[in-house]
Amino acid sequence: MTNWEEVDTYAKRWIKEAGERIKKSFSEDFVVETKSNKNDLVTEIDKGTEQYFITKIKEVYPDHHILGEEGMSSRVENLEGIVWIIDPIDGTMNFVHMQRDFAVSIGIYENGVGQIGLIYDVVADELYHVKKGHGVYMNETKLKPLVPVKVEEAIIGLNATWVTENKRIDPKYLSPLTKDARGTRSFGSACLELAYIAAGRMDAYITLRLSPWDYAAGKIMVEELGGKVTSLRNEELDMLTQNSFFASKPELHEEILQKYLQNGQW
Ligand code: 2AM
Ligand code: CA
Ligand code: CA
Ligand code: CA
Repeated sequence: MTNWEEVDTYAKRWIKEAGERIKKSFSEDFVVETKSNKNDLVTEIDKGTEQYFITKIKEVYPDHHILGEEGMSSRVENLEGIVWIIDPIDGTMNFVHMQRDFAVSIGIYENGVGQIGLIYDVVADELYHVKKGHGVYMNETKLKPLVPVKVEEAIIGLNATWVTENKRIDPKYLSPLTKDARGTRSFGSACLELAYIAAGRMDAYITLRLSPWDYAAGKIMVEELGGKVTSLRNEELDMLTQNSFFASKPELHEEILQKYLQNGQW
C-alpha cells in the first residue's frame, strides 16, 4: 500500500526547495535555448530543476516513474504503477522575460488515476495542493467547490493565437466566444490558469495544444472541485500525448461545447 501522506510530505518539501533554487537563479546568468520554434524556450534552470526532482524521487522511491517535460528521466511508455508527471517550470517565457507568473507543477498518478497535485507559484509563494478526495488548498486555505456561471459572466483563459489565423483552429469558432464572454485572459502558464480556475478566479481555460505535464496537477484540482477537464472535442485526455484542452466549471463546459464548438472541423 502506498503511503500517500508520506509521498505528499516529500513532494511538498521538494517543490518548495525547487522554488528556492529557482529564485536564487534570478541573480545569475543562465543560458536560454529554443526547442520546437523560436518562441518555445528552455533554460538550464528548467533542466536543473527537473534533474533535482529526479534525484530526490529516485533516492526515496526507486520504483516510481517520472515523466518530465525536459525528458531527463528514462522514457515512460505507460501509466502503470506510480508516475510523477513534472513540469519543472511552466511558463518558461514568463520566467525568462518577467521573472514572475511561472510555476512548478507536479501530478502524481497511480495506474492512470491522479492522486496528488501540486502547483507552486514560486514568486507569489502560493502552493496549490490537492490530495484526491481530501479537497484542494491554496497554502492553508481550503478552496470552495466551483460555482456555475454563464458565458456572459465568465472569464475565460484563452490565448490570442486561437482567435487569429493559426494552423490548429479556424478563428470562427473561438472569436464569438471571445465576444460573448465577460472577458478573456492569458497568463502564459497553463498550470497557473488551472490553479486559478480551482481558486474561482477564472471560469474556463481553452487551448489547442497542451502536454500532460502542463495539466497533470491542475486536472486533479479542477475535478476535485466539480469542474470538467477534457479535450476540445469533449474526449477524455490521453496522459501520454499532446491534446487540445478544455477545463471549465461544470455547466459552463456544456454551454461552451454546445454553442461554440459543435461540429468543430479543426
Ligand atoms: P512551458 O512554459 O512549460 O513550455 C504558454 O501559453 C503555455 O503553454 C505554457 O504553459 C507552456 O508551457 C505551454 N506550452 C505547451 N506547449 C508549448 C510549446 N510548444 N511552446 C510554447 N509553450 C507551450
Ligand atoms: Ca516548454
Ligand atoms: Ca508547460
Ligand atoms: Ca516547462
